[in-house]
Amino acid sequence: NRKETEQTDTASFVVVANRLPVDRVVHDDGSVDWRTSPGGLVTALEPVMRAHDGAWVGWHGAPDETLEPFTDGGLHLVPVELSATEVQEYYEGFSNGTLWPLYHDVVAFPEYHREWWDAYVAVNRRFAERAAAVADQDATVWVQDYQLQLVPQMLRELRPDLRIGFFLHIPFPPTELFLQLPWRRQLVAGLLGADLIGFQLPGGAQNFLRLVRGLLRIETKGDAVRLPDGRVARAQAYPISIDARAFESLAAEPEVETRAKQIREDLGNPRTMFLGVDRLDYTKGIKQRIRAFGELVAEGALDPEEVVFVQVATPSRERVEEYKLLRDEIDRLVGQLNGDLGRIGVPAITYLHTSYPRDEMVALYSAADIMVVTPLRDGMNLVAKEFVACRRDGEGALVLSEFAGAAKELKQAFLVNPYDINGLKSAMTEAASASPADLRRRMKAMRKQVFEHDIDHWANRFMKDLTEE
Ligand code: GDG
Repeated sequence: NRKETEQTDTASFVVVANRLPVDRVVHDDGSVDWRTSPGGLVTALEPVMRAHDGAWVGWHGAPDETLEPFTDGGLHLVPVELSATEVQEYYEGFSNGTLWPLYHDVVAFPEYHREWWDAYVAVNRRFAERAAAVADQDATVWVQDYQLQLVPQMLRELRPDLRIGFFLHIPFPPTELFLQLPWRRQLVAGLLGADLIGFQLPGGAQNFLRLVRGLLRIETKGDAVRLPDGRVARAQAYPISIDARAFESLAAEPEVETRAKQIREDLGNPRTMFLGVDRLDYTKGIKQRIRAFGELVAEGALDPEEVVFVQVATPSRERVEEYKLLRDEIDRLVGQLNGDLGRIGVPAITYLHTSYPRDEMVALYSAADIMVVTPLRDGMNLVAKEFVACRRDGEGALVLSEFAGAAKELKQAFLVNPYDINGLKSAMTEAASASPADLRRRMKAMRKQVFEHDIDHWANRFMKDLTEE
């Protein structure tokens, strides 16, 4: 149902996200290819995109470069250009230096700069204009995440015929924190341009509705906002998930099983392997968990001959100051710990600051005994769900922060407050000494939850609520 018009292709379903779902690969001979980027959002939306012959509007990842729309692997991609300054001010600045820490309980200090805001407005307008240009009459447009919160309103002004959805992947903060934002009214009004505003948790939707009432003095009833022009916008929770079956079948592949065994052998066949997997981000509680593990080993509660901790920290936002500082701190912490507790050939912590292909991640999930997910605040946390999906053997324990959205669903995990180092230590030892029967019972219940609420369930629920009204 895509129509060729004189100037451009249009589509009846449009996804708008900061990044396109593909990464450019430049081969040795200089030829250029696009590879589908791994990640939950792409897998989630790809089936919806295909079913509707949709288009995806997003930045292609290179500053100061303009690209024409193109098709890759059957996906219709519409690149949005960003200048190097805009990458600094809109992306690294306002998105990741202001909104990201503010929305994650201010675990780092949010910076407020007027020029960052100006860039955010300008870039959001460009995304809205591009979406307006590719959407068919009465099309459905689904805008993604915190980088584009002004797009719903801007798009509605350009194209009142559209049905507009928005989904926020990160937490929506308590009003007391949100009110710090010098541009707080503009952001709430921006989101209200959507017909349906989705959050990970009901608490996020409630925080938002409270602001609508308190800040904009607009009445709400249940999850509905009645706007002055008579239009109704809704705010609701849609906890995101993963393609659980895809993770399970990858874990079942012989090469992945062999690789999992190999990993344990390379680690010296420990009795207990702890694992952490995160983007290197200060919200993820990496320092807290390493400190807890270090203390347990130093005190003799865990025997360094028998346990190992593997921490994968995928490089992320490396040009943002706070992330550089964090990297140095973790380097130092791991170095200290291994200096104090490691032996020749046997570091207490194996720390990998790199990113791996999906099958290596799955081999790690399969090899581990105890997955440690301890964010200080996290919208959902897919890693926790991926670990569970990979455990066909029904074994393995999950230590999970109460402050991850996933804790609301994975109630049989060993739940912890990551700020409480002693509590974290008890949860880790409890998980390490739990009976196999107890662990199996917990894993069974968590697997049921993840398989019954997978990514299709998420996308279908949102699309149904957005389009059937
Ligand atoms: C945001 C919200 C919310 C990580 N390293 C590698 C790799 N990964 C993959 C994981 C997982 C994804 O990246 C990370 O997702 P998370 O949910 O854990 O965290 P964020 O990146 O912060 O995501 C979060 C999510 O959006 C979705 O709404 O859950 O709360 O913060 O899929 O497996 N994948 C590969 N190599 C790596 O080295 N292939």
